[in-house]
Amino acid sequence: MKDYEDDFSITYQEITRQQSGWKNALQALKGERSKYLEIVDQFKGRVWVFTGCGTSYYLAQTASSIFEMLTGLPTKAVPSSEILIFPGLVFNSADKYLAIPISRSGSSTEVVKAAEKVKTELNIPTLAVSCSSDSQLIKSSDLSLTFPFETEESVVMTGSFTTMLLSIVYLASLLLDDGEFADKLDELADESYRLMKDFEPMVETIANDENINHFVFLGQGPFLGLANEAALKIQEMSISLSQSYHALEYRHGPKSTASDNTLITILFSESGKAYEAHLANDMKALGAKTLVLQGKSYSDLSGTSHHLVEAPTRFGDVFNPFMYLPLLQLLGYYKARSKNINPDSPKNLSAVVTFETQYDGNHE
Ligand code: F1P
Repeated sequence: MKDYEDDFSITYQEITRQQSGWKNALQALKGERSKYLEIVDQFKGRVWVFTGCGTSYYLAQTASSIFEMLTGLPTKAVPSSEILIFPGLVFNSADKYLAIPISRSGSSTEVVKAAEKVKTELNIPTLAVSCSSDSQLIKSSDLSLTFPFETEESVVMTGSFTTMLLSIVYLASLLLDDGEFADKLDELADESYRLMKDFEPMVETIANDENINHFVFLGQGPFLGLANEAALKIQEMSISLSQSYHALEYRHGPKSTASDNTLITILFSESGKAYEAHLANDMKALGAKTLVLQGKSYSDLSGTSHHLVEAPTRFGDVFNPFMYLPLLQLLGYYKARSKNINPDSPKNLSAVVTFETQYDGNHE
């Protein structure tokens, strides 16, 4: 059995250290509890618009679902490019908004320009979330949600996704006043790390299956953003074909491309487990390989899924994204290794995407 600890890939180290980073971030956020309580109190009568680019957009999708599930406040998630190009489709004149631009670097062109636009042209307050507390985005925003974070060297975002998500879940928890919820928040890091270590060998075995070269990720509610992110991780790290959909949408056409080279991963929700168990059964009948991630007691899937990850039941739809994602990141990492691709420097990608917004027609 390979001794994982000796893996020098920065991406591997950033994936496997993320849970300890959550503990530091949570402690710092608790230290500023009154500041953040004031923010949620001040803006709880507004529509919270989460926005970002790439991984940070999929984080915005997951965060808006979880924030609305926890607080009951209206939210939406949009790519920052939509705010730049079709702001009227994001903001109407009737509602009052708070914009939450999310960015690991705080420098991606679209999110920085979108934050400026909503603040200066649309007069909408901005609460920026970033791992870079001295970034342009943080400096140009009205408010910020920042925390200590060990800078990620890898081009691909891993721990930054989960730690920024954790900070937004913490913000929502301030409107709950629920001791049991606060306990789960404290237990999350150790439980997620344990699950990651327990199922890492299985994930590596799946990744080493040379027959699998097509990846499909399926999820509903907060798990759609996670499915989108898992598909991006497989693309970015292993340069493999991957897609993501609302779970039950997969039957309505996309399943036509499934084959015995396909791994269909279903991110089970507590809310949709009956539908998702049925879907897992149908997908196996297609001849595809299936990987299910679920809460322990959700459904008896023995024989229904080729591979099964079972997270502690008590965490549910709000916390299971933190249980599932590190393993999905490792799937991308090990697929890259199995294809002798260096996951630390993905093809055609840079850690920060910036570009000139004024196009003068001159081609290099
Ligand atoms: C967003 C992002 C990443 C992607 C790559 C380029 O960055 O698109 O999602 O993996 O690193 O940048 P950020 O705005 O969150 O810094």
